[in-house]
Amino acid sequence: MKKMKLFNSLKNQNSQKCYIPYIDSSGKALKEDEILFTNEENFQGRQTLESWDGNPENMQAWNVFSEGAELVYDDAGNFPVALMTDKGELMYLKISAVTGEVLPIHAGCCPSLDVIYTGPPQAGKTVHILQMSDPAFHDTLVRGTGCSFEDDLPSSAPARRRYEEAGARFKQHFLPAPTRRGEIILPYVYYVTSGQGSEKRHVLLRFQDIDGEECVDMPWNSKIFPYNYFFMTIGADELLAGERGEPVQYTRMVDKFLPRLRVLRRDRDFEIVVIVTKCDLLDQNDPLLTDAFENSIRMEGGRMVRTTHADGFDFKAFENRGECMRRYLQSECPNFYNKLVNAVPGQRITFSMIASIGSACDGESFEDYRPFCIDEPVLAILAKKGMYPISSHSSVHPQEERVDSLTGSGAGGFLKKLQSLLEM
Ligand SMILES: Nc1nc2c(ncn2[C@@H]2O[C@H](COP(=O)(O)OP(=O)(O)OP(=O)(O)O)[C@@H](O)[C@H]2O)c(=O)[nH]1
Ligand SMILES: [Mg+2]
Repeated sequence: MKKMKLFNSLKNQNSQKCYIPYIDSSGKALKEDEILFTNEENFQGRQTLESWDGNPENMQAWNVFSEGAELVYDDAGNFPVALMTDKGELMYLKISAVTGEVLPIHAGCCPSLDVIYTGPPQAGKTVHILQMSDPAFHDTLVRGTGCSFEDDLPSSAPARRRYEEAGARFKQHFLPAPTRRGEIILPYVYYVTSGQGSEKRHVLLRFQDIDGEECVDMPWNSKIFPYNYFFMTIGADELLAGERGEPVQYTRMVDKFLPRLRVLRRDRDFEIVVIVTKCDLLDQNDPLLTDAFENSIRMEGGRMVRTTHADGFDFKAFENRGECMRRYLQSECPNFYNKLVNAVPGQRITFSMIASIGSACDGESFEDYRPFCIDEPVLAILAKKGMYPISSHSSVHPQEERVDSLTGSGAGGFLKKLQSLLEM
């Protein structure tokens, strides 16, 4: 009884926070008072929902230090998801005080895995990102695991609508149009939950697309650099063209990318996942790739199911495939490969292969849909963070990078842990 009283009194001390800095699209790590809280009524007539274009100071917005604000937590803990004003008004939209952009519901509540696709035009970035944001694909990933993916952007913004439509058309076998230079593309942000009971853990997973033009003609202030995962996509068609001595764009992209990475990311707190796309174009009998073509997914009556990672992520299988691709790149485009490994420490680079469509595309559409290993890049980063089960077949367990804050060590997370102890 006494224990529960103590728990309840701590629960009411809403001032306990353990804010996890959220990095907005400009690359700025926001301070907790730079996350403003408002609601849709306060927005009306002023802006489009993806970005507030007025002066944030004139907006009726609160922050966690505003007097009289009651902080509303959910199971992620660490930072509130909403505020209740002293007049009983609920402020449930988070806005960056720096850029005015609308932030995910769980900004500041849990760590964020920020992925940006980096690759020349026509490298298959948009097609893969559309697949990553398909609800049916989320079913494929989580079936039999207890994990969940929840859309964490609070608004349905016009800038997103183009992608929603492209996603629907993709399901009817139409290809997305090339991404326009400088186009504003809202990221897809998911609130991923994994584990059971007091072991439940949360992370934000953010996918950002970008146009290939910007990648080959990269400015020093490119928005690419704040991210912590670079999905470096290279089309197999370009690799083969390079082997024939034809001009290719991926070498231009890497020549722009590496010098900026060295200067702008001296923290080296990032990972590069080299994703060779359109792998259906590669020779399956190439001796360097003989073990690489066992597909990790299968289509069963229109539904995609996991095969290699059916019982949890199999790092051994993933690393074997990656090793084949690494050797292939080392042999076929040695200068690209050497540049990359000379600039980036080995443990920060992973090699993978996908084919989003897996068959020849005809202008604007495709006939056969035979996706290959499209689940692996995302599952690899989630599993490495302890956010996805690892297969018992996997003899290789990477060094776990679990961080305590994933369970929430602030008000919500701390209280969750305390409650489970008291219930023992
Ligand atoms: N053969 C084959 N072609 C593919 C596959 N995936 C994508 N493609 C082709 O690659 C083209 C480009 O794909 P996108 O996803 O639009 O490429 P992107 O990297 O977003 O290009 P930009 O928007 O111009 O930067 C598609 O239109 C298809 O023709 C695949 O699995 N196999
Ligand atoms: Mg694109």
